[in-house]
Amino acid sequence: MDKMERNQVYLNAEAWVLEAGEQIRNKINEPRIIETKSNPNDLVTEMDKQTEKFLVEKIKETYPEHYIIGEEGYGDELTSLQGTVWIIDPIDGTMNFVHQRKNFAISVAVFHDEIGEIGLVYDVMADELYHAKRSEGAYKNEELLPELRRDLKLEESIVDMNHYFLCPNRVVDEKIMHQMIRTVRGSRSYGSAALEFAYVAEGIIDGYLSMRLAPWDIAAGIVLVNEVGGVSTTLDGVSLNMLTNNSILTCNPKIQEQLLAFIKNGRK
Ligand code: 2AM
Ligand code: CA
Repeated sequence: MDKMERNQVYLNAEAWVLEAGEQIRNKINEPRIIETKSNPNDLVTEMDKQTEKFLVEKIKETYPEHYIIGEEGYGDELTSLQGTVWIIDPIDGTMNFVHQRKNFAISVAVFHDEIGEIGLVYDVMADELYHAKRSEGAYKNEELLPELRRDLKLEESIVDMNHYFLCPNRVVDEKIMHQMIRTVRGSRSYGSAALEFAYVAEGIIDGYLSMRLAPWDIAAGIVLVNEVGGVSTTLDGVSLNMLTNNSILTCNPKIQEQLLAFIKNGRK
C-alpha cells in the first residue's frame, strides 16, 4: 500500500471512528441490554453490535474490495491476510463499558498483505485518539509519541497484566509471576487490551502480558507499538498470527528478554 493510498484510507478510518465514538458518548447513560458470550463474564451489548455494524457498513460502501475481521461477526470469515484487511473491535473493554462507562476503546487496524499499515485506538470517553501509519510515527491526538526509552531497566518498569496470571493452576506457575511482580517497579491492569497497547506505545507502561487475545484486541495496538520501537510477540517470543488467538507480550525491547525468561521459567 503506497503512502497516498494509506493516507486516504486513514482519513476515512479516522472520521468513522470519531463518529462511532460520538454516537457511543451520546448514548452512554441509556439503559443497555447485556448478553454473555463464551462465559458469564464475557459480555456484549447492543452498543458493541451497533458500532461494528456502523463501521462495517462504511467500509463496505467505500471499499467493496476490502475484507473485514470483526469481533461481533459482521465481517468476513478469512483464511488469509492477503489484500487489504480491516481488523475491528467496536468496543474493547466491554466490561469497563458496562461497569464503569469509561476506560474502553474502539480499535481499528488496516493490514495490507499481512503488514500492519494503520492503527487507531480511540479512548471514547476521554476523547483521546491514538493513531499511527506505518513508518510515519505514532500520535496521541496531535502529539507525536517519542521513541521508547533505551535506558530502561526492569526494576524501573511498570508491567501490565491480567491478574488471572496470579491465580493457581494457570499456564504459567503463579510463583514465578509473583517473582516478576516483586522485581518490577509496579503492576497495572486496565481491562482493555487496545488501550494497554496504546499505553505501551505512549511509554506510560513498559510492558503488557496476556494469556489469550483475539486479533481485534491487538491489531491496531501492534501498529502503534511498532512505530515507537516497541516489540510484540507471543509469551514464548514467537511472531503473532493475526488469524488466530495469541498469547501476548508487547513491551519496550529493553525488558523483552527478561520478561520472556520469567515466562519460560514458569511455563508448566
Ligand atoms: P473485550 O472487552 O473486547 O472482550 C480484558 O483483559 C481484555 O481481554 C479486553 O481487551 C477484552 O476484550 C479481552 N478479552 C476478554 N475476554 C476474551 C476472550 N475470551 N478472548 C480474547 N480476548 C478477550
Ligand atoms: Ca476486544
